[in-house]
Amino acid sequence: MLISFLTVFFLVSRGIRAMSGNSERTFIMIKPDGVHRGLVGKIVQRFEEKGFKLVSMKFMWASDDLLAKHYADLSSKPFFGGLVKYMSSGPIVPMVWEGLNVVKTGRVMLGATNPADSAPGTIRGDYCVQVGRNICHGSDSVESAQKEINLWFTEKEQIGWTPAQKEWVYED
Ligand code: IDP
Ligand code: MG
Repeated sequence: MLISFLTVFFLVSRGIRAMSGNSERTFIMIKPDGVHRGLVGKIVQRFEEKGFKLVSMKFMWASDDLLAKHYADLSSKPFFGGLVKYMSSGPIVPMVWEGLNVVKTGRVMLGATNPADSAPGTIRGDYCVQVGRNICHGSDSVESAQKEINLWFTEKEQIGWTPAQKEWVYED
């Protein structure tokens, strides 16, 4: 009884911690075109240089099943079949990044969904042209970030560590 109470408390407190303040987390993924075009380093570099903390990262080839789960909200869209085909056409780099407002700021760093509308200086604004080849993914809310992180990474794969630069990025 006590053990199950402590387990629930631990999981809930981890969930809350993962969703708030300096410990907010987002799911960022470099798509097959980003990998083929040799942009992995550049995209990772932007998040590192901003001051966000890398929590998880994999290099993998995703199954149609996993991608269909990831994009379940878009399953009724006419481009869904093409989207899954594109995303399963080559290896990808899923990641978890952590930091203050990282979900919203991550989306700003990525740029608008359609690269034609992405401002210069954003990842999509600088490196791609068409919506169906927009090289990267970023969670659109704290809730979807939590869902996506749990879909792509186990608890064990989410690494707890304190970057040496922490005091130089945050006031507290
Ligand atoms: P987001 O990636 O900026 O969150 P969503 O609307 O969630 O944008 O769409 C997911 C992905 O589906 C986009 O990043 C893009 O790869 C693809 N997509 C969205 N709209 C279209 C479209 O009109 N044609 C082809 N692919 C699209
Ligand atoms: Mg989206």
